Amino acid sequence: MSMPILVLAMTAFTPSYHYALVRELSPAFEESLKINPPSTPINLDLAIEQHENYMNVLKTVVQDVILIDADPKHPDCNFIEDTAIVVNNIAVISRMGAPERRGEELPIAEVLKSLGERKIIQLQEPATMDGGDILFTGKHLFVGLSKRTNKEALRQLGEIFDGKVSVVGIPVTEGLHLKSVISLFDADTLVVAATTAGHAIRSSIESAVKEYRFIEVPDAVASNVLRIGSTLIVQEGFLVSEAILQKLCDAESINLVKINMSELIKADGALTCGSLLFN
Ligand code: CIR
Repeated sequence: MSMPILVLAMTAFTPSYHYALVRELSPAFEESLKINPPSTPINLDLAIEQHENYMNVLKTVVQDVILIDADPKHPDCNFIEDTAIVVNNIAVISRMGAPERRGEELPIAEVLKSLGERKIIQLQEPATMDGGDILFTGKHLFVGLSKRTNKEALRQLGEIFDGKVSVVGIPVTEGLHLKSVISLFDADTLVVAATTAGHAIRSSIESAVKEYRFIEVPDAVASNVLRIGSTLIVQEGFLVSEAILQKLCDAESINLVKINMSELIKADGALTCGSLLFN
């Protein structure tokens, strides 16, 4: 009699997604929150064009791109990443760090409820969290402790993912979010800005866990990349960073796609912030 063979399949995390939720640009986008006033004002027509281009690129790499109407009362509503995180079939709805943005999450929670079986958990006051502070690598959920995301959010996330994912707090002392200076290339590789803020975050991660490879790029804006399947979407216009990312992609047969987001950057937008990606 033959013995049954037990095959234990370890499925490595691959950053590929079935769904992308995106949200139209608000007609009030020029009133969006900004850390610093931009040197030239936002060109709204160009911002709409760039945002549409971003959504069109997403359609080439994600099966279901779901467009949610803009909210004229919320100038920042296109930055949908901040409203929720979806990790391993659990959706956590943000209580956003900027009071002006609270309410953006409501229609997103409704759409998440309508899309299949998934646990939906609302973070509770006094927690505040923006999705831009959450970096999920498959093994770790890094939580940036920033002006927008607080220790109570870290505590609640620790409870929600207890026994499922390792939740690690990372201080963010400069800039808007954790992912303003670091993002995912693959389950073992993070792209990080070669800036004071980037180096501080890199050493916090390295002192907590040892297993990541870091690829440094000189431009903070360019450190926020969007990896989806075998495509890496990067910001156009940061030549040295782009060359580093191109080399990385070439070594791994990843297709690099550049997009120009100049007008979204003026509102502190990055590439990850324009979509909520999940399976
Ligand atoms: C804000 O200050 O909330 C927006 N103007 C920018 C949010 C960008 N979000 C992100 O990178 N996750």
